[in-house]
Amino acid sequence: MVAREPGTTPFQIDLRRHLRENEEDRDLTRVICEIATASRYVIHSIRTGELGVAGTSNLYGEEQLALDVLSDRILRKRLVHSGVVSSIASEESSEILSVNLTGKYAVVYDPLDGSSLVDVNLAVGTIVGIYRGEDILQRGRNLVAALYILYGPRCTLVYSTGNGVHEFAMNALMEYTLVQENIRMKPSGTIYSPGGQRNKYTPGVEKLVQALEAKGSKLRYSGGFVPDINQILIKGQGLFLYPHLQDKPEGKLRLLYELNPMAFLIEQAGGAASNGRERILDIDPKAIDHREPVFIGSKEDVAMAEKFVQEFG
Ligand code: AFP
Repeated sequence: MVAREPGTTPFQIDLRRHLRENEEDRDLTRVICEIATASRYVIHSIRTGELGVAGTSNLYGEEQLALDVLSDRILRKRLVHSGVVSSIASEESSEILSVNLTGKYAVVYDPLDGSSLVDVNLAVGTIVGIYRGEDILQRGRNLVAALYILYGPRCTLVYSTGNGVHEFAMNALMEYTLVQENIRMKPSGTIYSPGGQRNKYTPGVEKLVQALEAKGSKLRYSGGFVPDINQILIKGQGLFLYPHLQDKPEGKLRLLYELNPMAFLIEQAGGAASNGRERILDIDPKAIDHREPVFIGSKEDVAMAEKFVQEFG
């Protein structure tokens, strides 16, 4: 850790300097900074771009919006430009892209999660996971870094390389400067974020929600994974769940692009992430479209979720 001059204020610390102070690998720093650069183009597109349909669909049969495709293209271009990326897997593509066999890092990302919320002016985000080597189907516990960018009233970037979780905000020059570092989560929360249709909840999940309400937790749900997780992380407490449903035992969210990066960040902040039976980061990805139920946030709230799911299904 490089010592800071006395009196340095957070806003004087930009993303690249923070990574350098933490003596992060130069190539990893390059990947993270390229993603930060990509976000400048993405946010410009969100604020000014075409919101229409791209006329194509992704691996999940979901209609791709112009912004989905554009954001995917922007990220891919910057990652290829970095020169240190071996392979890329994007939620918007059904193929793993082999970029550079000598590249040090494999990158998985959801370029614009929640994109269907842009036309109603709700917050959306980019989610990224970074592995050493070229293998994309690695367990989340092998991540060397994870980050997300939240395009909301402010544009913020949250990252961890395994040395704590740190938040940055984009300034008028579109640079990311430090807001807070080493974010920590409380063991129990007072908010919960329940995805999926309530009438399709299993008995265990229904009992979990009743127990959360009974302890005074308030419902906070936007329909965007990134803002919903960001709220729990930055407030330092709460539980997000997109559970197994009666008609969808695997839930909805994707292990590679959504769950593993967020589980890495939340665990780095002292929280937990489970599919109701095992730690998200320990799950072996079966394919790039692997989905899992998720209970993620304050440790005691996740433990309560696991108790109800294992006892009542
Ligand atoms: P889209 O990317 O298709 O808008 O879906 C967003 C998302 O994958 C994730 O961001 C949300 O947590 C979840 O779906 C919301 O799903 P429901 O609309 O079923 O609540």
